[in-house]
Amino acid sequence: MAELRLYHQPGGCSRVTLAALEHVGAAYEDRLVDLASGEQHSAEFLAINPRGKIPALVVDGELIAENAAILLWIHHRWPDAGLLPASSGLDATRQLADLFWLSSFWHPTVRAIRMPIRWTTGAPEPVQERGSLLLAEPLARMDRLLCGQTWWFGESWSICDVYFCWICGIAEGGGYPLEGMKGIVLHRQRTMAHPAFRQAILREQAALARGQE
Ligand SMILES: N[C@@H](CCC(=O)N[C@@H](CS)C(=O)NCC(=O)O)C(=O)O
Repeated sequence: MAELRLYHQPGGCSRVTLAALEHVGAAYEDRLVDLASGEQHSAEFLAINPRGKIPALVVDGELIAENAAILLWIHHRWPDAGLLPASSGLDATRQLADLFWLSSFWHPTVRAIRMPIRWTTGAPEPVQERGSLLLAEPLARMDRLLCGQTWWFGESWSICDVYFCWICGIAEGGGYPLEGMKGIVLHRQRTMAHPAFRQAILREQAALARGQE
């Protein structure tokens, strides 16, 4: 059995990775990285992930960076756990397209709303405005879709639900109004009630409590 260690920050996008590890029932250690104090730039953490980002999963001493890559590694390691719905051929490829869409479009764009300072040396407002504009249409489309189906991929839960739920939480934290989007509101409630999400939150809380000892 491989030794796994996840570097994460409670509330960060590493919550998606945590939920994946919990969902498949992996045994893993976790270590906090305090982004607020800049720990991701410390020599100690850069020796683990030279990109200075969480999540970072270390598997038998080898680094896997990037949420989507980590999620795929977990999915391939536990293929029957249902991190993505059972599929083959083009359907399987489309699932990957959605996962990459979440990590390459939604994730950085929502950061323009919630942490605009990452994207400009000037005033944050125009960046937030642009982020909101870019997300408005895809959010409305996802809302319509989720009014008619339970999960991102229809009737099967997947890790894309957790990723999307996390993104919506960040958008809301940045002031994007989601309360009128019934499909998204109910999807977030369902996702947050799912055992994988709840376990991830418990794991984050335990890590924080450890850090305060
Ligand atoms: N493309 C990366 C992005 C990861 C990312 O941006 N992580 C944030 C936390 S949500 C981070 O480590 N931020 C610290 C920093 O950029 O200094 C992924 O999908 O894993």
